[in-house]
Amino acid sequence: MVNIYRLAQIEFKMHYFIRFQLLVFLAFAYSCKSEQAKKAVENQRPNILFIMADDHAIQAISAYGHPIGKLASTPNIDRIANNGAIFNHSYVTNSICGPSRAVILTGKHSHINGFRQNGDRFDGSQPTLPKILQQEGYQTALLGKWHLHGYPEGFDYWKIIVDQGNYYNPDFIENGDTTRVKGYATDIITNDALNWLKNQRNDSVPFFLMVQHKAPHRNWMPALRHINKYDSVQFPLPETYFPTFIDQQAAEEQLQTIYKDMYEGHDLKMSMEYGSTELAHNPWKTDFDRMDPEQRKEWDTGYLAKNNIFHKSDLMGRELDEWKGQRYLQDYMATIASVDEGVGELLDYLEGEGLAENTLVVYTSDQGFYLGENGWFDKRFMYEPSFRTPLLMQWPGTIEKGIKIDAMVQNLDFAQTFLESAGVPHLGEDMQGESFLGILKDSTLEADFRDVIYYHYYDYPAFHMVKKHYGIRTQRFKLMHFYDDIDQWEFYDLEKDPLEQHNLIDDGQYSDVLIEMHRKLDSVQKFYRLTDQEFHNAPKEKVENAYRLFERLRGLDN
Ligand code: SGN
Ligand code: CA
Repeated sequence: MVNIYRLAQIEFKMHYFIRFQLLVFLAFAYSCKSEQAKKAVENQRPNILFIMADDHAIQAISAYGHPIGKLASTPNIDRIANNGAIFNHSYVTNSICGPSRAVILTGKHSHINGFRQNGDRFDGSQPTLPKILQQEGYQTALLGKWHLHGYPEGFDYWKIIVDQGNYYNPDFIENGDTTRVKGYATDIITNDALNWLKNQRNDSVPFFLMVQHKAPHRNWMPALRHINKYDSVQFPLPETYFPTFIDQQAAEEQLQTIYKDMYEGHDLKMSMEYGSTELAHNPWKTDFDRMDPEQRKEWDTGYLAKNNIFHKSDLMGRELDEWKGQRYLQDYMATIASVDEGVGELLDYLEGEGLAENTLVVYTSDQGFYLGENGWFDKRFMYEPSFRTPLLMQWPGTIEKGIKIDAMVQNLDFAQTFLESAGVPHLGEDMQGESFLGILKDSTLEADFRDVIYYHYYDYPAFHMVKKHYGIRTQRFKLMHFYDDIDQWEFYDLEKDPLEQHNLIDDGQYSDVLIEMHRKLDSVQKFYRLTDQEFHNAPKEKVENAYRLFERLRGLDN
């Protein structure tokens, strides 16, 4: 006889087994779905690829339309402008390497983040953009120049060059270990970025990748394949190449004039004499010590013929000064060629992998640079060529193609702009910038963006002897105060005098504007929480010693 009780029991078990299976299936289906949903949400958060060169002038990017950039085009960097936005008024807060990087990481002015001048130590314990993005689930990485001393924090992976680094066979620090890597710095950094994207990227979360080139920093050593790239190009030297400084004492007393302060060997790669490959005046170590014999041979061959032509031409006076400007621009632009190629490779990769649509790509520099304006190289001053910095951004679907932004943005705003792009609800709480994502989405909003920006430079006495100064800029005017060593105010009407050659501080016609500018300056300094402590004067002796040191380095002391 069939045991009904048993049958019932089996049926009961079967029933639960099926129900259990159903539940498992449903749970599985649900988890897949929520996994998908999670992925979908993650995928909406953009990746951020931040590419920053070191000392890349606006004049040297063809998308900005400057005659120099047009003669040595940067087609790949220009792609970003064509795919998205180019900023005409992007500025730094302190035109020098370490401080600029600290501002970008913290979204705070130098006096708040504590890194005022090169050589300071970055307080890595403070909140930073990469730390916040990492906490929000971003995979973060940094490759290339760091220059903040100490090791980077807030990055899942980092590999940095030592201090300023070298162009040829540079040393890299990875996880505390220093290794010499054979090759050319720009190419190595680009390849590291590509390798990270290909092999280390976690595709279930968005990434924040900082690619920070050493190029085109002094002493402008191009890749071997580019050494002769611009030999036959005559770049236009600025109309201010031989300046007359009136009421511009700090400009008068700087040491960054191409034809006075560059070292003929180290900077201009000039040779001792006809037929020689030995460098002329060269007070520093150069990368020659690091090159292997093949690299050195190719380098020497590349420079020998053009140095011989120079020796034969027997140039003197202004002609020699102009020749130096040409050599500088040819090397500087040739150094940028590999940066541009690297940008192209990264953009190609994003496009090839279908990542371009959901990646905010940023191209910028840690500050602008002089390409002969006022006869200068280097940066530091609040004058336009070094205060302004390139900024190009693409994010298809969010940023309209080919837009030009005139609002005054600063590197101070990057952190909050990226945080807002990443959908982080709190924009870095006590950060001091302002997200400009709104303008990128709707450029008609730019008229309402801020009307004044603040600048403060502290690195004195130091290389190039640019005196400490602070100032503000509005769309039309600029007010600056050099307060260390001297006490001189400068005031420019940028509409009438874009090259900042006429200091109008004593021009009665502007007295009302000046009152208003001083009022704005006071209120901006209060707003950014500046205290009297910021306005130190360097001891006179230190300044004099520094001048003596630089004279010695230029070989002028004998
Ligand atoms: C080096 C350069 C200087 C430059 C500083 C700061 N000299 O010292 O010309 O101003 O770096 O540059 S070099 O001959 O050694 O290259 S920064 O970009 O790091 O701020
Ligand atoms: Ca720099």
